[in-house]
Amino acid sequence: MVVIGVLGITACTPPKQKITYPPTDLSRAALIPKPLKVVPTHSAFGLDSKTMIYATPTDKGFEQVGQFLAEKIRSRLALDIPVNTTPAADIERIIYIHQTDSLPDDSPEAYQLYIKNDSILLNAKTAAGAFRGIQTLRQLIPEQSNDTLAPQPMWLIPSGKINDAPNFEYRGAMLDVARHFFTVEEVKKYIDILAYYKYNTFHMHLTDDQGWRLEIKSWPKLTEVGAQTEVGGGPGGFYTQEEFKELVAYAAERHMQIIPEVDMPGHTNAACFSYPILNGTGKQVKNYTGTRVGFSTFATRKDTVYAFLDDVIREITALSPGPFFHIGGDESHVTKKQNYIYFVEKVEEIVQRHGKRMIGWNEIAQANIDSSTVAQLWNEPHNALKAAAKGSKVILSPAKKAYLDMQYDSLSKHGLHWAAYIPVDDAYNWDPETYVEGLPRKSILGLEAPLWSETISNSAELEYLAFPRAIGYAELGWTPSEQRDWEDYKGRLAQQLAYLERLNVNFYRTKLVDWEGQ
Ligand code: TNX
Repeated sequence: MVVIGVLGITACTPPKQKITYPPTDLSRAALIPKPLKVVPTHSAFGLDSKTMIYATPTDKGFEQVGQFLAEKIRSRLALDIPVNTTPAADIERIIYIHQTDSLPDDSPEAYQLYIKNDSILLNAKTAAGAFRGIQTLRQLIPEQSNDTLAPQPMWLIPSGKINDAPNFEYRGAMLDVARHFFTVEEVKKYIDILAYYKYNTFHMHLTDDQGWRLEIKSWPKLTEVGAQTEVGGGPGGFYTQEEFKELVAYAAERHMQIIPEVDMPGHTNAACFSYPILNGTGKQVKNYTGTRVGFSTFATRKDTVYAFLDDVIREITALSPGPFFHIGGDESHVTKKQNYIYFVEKVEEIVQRHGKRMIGWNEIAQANIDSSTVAQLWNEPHNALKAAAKGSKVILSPAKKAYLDMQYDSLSKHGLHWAAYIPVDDAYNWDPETYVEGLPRKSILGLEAPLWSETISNSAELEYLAFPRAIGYAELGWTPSEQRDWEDYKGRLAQQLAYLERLNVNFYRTKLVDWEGQ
């Protein structure tokens, strides 16, 4: 039994009081995304050295989720919590991560948390659901241990019940590693933060005019030649297949899929520079380090191009276990319309032959795409509607609302503004379900926030554009619109400060949020 002593409210009041409510009130916890249902019971679970984790041992995935939680507790609180070991004599409290098929929500990512004085029960159908629940738990652990009567440090987790499930099954973020290259470590850091906010998809824009970033063993010049450039003339770079697998595994540990994108038939200058036979413009190919778009194309009527793509898609799909392969398909301004359509249909066949579902930017809806193919809306609502009419699902990434590379305002240090300036409140205050008039809810697979990298080349710059907006998109993807409210959200966002600082995230300190007064 945890005996709560002083409730953590500091005796000598700092200039601005930080905690204005008891840390035992679960309904006031700064959870993002906001869970579906929270019922507080106004007591607390005391996380301390006498706690153990027990995860359904018959499901390896559940045990791994338990290990993940233990590792995060170890690195953050310096507490060593055993997982699935025979309880030591002094164990007093348990976190039970439990597989069960009986949950009120159908989603595989649904979970329930019952937090009591001496136990936390996390129910989930799948390890993915358990993982999402673990993120909620991590967000409930206070920054500081509380002042209790216990002899050892104790972190009080407010008690109560949480019932939660995502609104959309697809909640993604995209990183363009082609315009500027990002190292494996930089990508991992981004993935780790996204996982904390319950993203389940990381889309990698692996190729573009300025660089080809993934080793393809059957076409080695793609990286020997095509990876050595980036915007502004920097050194570029690429992932070996081993490194890419490492990223896939790192994401999988966080129950996130990686979606690889090879952008084509436009945006292919780096590939055509590596192998001029692929080029369909009839002009000599030079390498490209600028930021213009729409000047390159594959030769869509050449068999060699499809033989090449069969190799590329075979090698990449062998590295990525997820169900999707993204073919880009945007801004192919120098590809004739009938050739573009012919190309998309041929490539869809190749993707399907390799056992994957195709995704493409909204332009692909001009072709006769299969209903299993997914269209990603970025600029043309009419093409999203066209795709939906063909039975396809749509991912919403409207540039005016969801592009992480848009500047916050005219003073933003990085970013572009061709679609809009997107301040943090505008990024949050829209509804993906009604954004495209006439698009049925059942056609919406989910939401994705793309981060194009013309103006950024390292983690600090990436984080400046991504955060805090990506945290808001996490809530737009998870929490139904009736439960979203900017005023309430911005208070919870302010309380992400400690986490963001602990991870050394170079987020943009928008004045719309009272970071210090939280
Ligand atoms: C449009 S969005 C593009 C990208 C650019 C981006 C910059 C899309 C499918 N194509 O090639 O990087 O704008 O915001």
